[in-house]
Amino acid sequence: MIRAFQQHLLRDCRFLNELWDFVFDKDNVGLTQEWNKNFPSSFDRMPVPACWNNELGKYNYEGVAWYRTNITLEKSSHLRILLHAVLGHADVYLDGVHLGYHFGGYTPFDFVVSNVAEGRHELIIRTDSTLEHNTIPTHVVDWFHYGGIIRPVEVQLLPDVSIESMKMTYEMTGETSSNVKIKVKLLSMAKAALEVPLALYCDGQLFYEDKIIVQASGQTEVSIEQAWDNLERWDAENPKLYYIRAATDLDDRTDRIGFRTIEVKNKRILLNGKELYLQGVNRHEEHPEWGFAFPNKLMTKDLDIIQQMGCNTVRGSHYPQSEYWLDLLDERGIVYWSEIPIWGASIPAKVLADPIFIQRAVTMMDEMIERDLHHPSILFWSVHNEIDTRSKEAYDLSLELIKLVRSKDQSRLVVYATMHPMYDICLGLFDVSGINYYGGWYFGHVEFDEMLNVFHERCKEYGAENIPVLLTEFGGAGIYGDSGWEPRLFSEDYQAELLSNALKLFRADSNISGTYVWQFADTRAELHGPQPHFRDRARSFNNKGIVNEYRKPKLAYRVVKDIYTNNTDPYSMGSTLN
Ligand code: ADA
Repeated sequence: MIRAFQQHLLRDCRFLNELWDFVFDKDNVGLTQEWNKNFPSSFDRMPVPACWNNELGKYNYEGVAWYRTNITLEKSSHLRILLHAVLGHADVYLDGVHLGYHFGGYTPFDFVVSNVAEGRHELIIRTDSTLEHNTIPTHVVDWFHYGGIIRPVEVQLLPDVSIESMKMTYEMTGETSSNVKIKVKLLSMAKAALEVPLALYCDGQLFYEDKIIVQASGQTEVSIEQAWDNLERWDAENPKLYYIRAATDLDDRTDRIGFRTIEVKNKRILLNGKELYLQGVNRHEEHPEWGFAFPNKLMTKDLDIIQQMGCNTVRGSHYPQSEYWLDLLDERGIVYWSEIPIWGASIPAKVLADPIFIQRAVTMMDEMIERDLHHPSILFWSVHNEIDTRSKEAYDLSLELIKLVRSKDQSRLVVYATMHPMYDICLGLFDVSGINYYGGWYFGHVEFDEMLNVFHERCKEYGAENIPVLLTEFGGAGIYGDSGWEPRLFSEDYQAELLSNALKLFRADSNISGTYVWQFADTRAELHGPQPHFRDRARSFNNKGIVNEYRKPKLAYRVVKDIYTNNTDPYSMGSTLN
């Protein structure tokens, strides 16, 4: 299931979760137009969704691969072919016709094809996982270069008029009242204009109905604005969600929203007007057996472990994570930081000004907001991680991405994570600053307290003294099972001591509004590429997880849990934590 609830009661949705024909195309030879004859006779079979690198003998492959399957229709139908996530470049062909191209990795894209004849049809997807200097992420990135179709491929059978999208926004007008705006887009594939009944429900209660004249072959938008009262707000204690359903006579779509406000004031983040101190971890959606094709069941367990250690927030490092995961966060009242995969530690500043790179960034940001706009758990849209924010190129890219985010959503905070807290020139551009700093781990760093003194002073120079500050990354590696009487580098003891000292320091600093430990679980690192990076990653993993890759706790997990669950009030002004 893509979502934790059923999105369509009427629409016929079919998931192509099965073994697809599969072949690597190492030399990028391609297939000719005579599809059936030319798809190689010796092909493999590959599960979808999956990362091919998790299958035997395919660990190291980065490049082009072809997938093929069939769609069988009992009658002629309009199809939406919805690819929930394909890593890198994707070209989609139906019966040999190129439907289109997409670059990305973590957000859905789709193609609508009208009047597809009854019978068997061939769906072919070319993927290319190659990372380069101007892909996002680039070829130097501290996670494994997985490839493949990592989330389901869905075929939806659409009626002549279907519900293309439903967008809900609101503004709280009082404690329990809100001005709600809903935009429904109807898509017609009919040859003539049609009259269609449209009804909207909130938790099963009808609140709008009308008959809409839908233009032939195109989109018709319906906008509704209403004042709602007696609403319960979404927060950690009562993560109240409202199910909104749009339905015509033949099609429907359900989504959920939660009502809440977010503001920043005097260095504090306010959720529903109350100060929020954030206690979190960074989570990659990755597992050694599934790669990025992370199963729903394990998401529940990840979140159980994260909640058990006293977290009220998660940073989705470093890319849009599954919709199912976001649904779980919504249901449990956990606050979320969502970001696109600009992982910039090693990106030369000039690449930040490359038009292809910028276009990719803009598209990714746009797609992430389109997909996730309704999740109340998302408080932060993060535009980049660790780019060279000492440079003009980073400054300009920041402005461009901030502008885009604000044009799409004014209800959330626009954020970033800097690795140059003492030299950053983007201070003051964002609603919240995130600092990534590896004091006590990487060689050459000054101590945390010295870095923070310089950073707080610089914030004043940049007029950013009232902007909330989060420690978005800090930590060190601890190899699971390696403990002893002395805190050696890479031991569980060293990692636990480092995190304990850092957390105590940050929680005593009233200028800091929260912490995200790097990281939740150990993750695979990339070592095999043409230019091997991160050679210090023992076991070929980033070992800074406080649980290992199989989610077994290290000493650091218990230490962080102790701090997060026992130290109730990290700064004297209080927090919304119990
Ligand atoms: C960076 C980066 C993380 C990870 C971390 C580390 O801060 O954002 O993805 O690579 O460093 O372990 O060094």
